[in-house]
Amino acid sequence: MKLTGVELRKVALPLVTPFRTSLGTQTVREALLVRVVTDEGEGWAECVAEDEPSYCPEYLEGAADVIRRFLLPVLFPLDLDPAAVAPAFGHVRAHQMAKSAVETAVLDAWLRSRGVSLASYLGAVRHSLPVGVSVGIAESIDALLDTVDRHLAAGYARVKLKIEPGWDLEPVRRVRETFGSGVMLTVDANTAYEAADIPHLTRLDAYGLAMIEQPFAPGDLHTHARFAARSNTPVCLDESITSARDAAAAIRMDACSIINIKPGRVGGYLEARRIHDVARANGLPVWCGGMLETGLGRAANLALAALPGFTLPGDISATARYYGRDVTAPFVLTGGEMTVPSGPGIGITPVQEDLDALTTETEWIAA
Ligand code: OSB
Ligand code: MG
Repeated sequence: MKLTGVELRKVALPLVTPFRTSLGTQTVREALLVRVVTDEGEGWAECVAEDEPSYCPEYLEGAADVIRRFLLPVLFPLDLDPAAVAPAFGHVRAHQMAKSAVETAVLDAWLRSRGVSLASYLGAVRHSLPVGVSVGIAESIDALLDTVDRHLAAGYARVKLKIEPGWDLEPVRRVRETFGSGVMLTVDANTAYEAADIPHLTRLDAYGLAMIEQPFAPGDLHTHARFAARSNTPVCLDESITSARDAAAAIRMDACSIINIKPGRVGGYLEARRIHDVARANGLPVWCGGMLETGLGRAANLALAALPGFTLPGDISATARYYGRDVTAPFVLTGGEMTVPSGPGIGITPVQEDLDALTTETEWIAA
């Protein structure tokens, strides 16, 4: 398979409600879409880098630059197959989100031309999945309780509350009291705490949480391990895990007992599957994280989350939780589950009219 050229498209999707985490507040999701054109057909993917480098060092404009100047030039001369992409990027350190987008678009084109779905290619064992929802830091506890109530009524199988110092024990206590012990409840701190907060965070043990996600800095596996040794609440890593090697090290250090796998953060779906394999071999559950994806990323994440080791509901909510209008047909929650796309490749393509309406910039890079 040979590349003819690549289209980079920036889109801007207004959020139905602002999304606040310990890192900041988002009202619009700007995303970078990648369309590869090959001699065997087209492929689509999404780069999940955000407009600012706050969740991780990558950001949208930087990712576009890396794709344009350092990733595509090495792919243009190659006879491509999906397994050849990541090794060809060995000369570029990090930039996992940029690499993931290009690899996934190539994978989509390659699978499409062979009539194979991403789900079956990756080794999916389920056709539909219970999923969770990530709930931002609210204006008030009452507003939070209303939001959680609405999501539970919609059928979400797990509720994750964003926390930060000053918004942790009390909101968690009130949600637990209001909705009862039957709700699978978790928290995500997005690195907002420090080692000195360990005694405070162990007080979360009173609320029967299924996990606490990434309390400390990305590079600080040591503090995560110290905390994990004292906490009855399982520790899950997100920002800390950027590769299968990171996952193996974190497991070895007992820094976590659950891993959130985001394909963008780890360089693609093939590396994501390797993390799944490492975790599974060590008896750790994994789940698929989210980055407020458009329908393109959501489709591919559903395929990954259908692998056997993804035993916890992922952050793969219905489109309507985030967007009134998306670049693809919306994903919906039916009977508390989301359907894994079964068509060739990622199983979905943009709706041209919606795509055009949401596009802010387009660039064509010829081979
Ligand atoms: O930490 O999991 C996170 C969104 C953007 C960046 C980081 C995170 C998140 C979420 C939302 O929690 C996940 C989603 O529903 O897409
Ligand atoms: Mg997280």
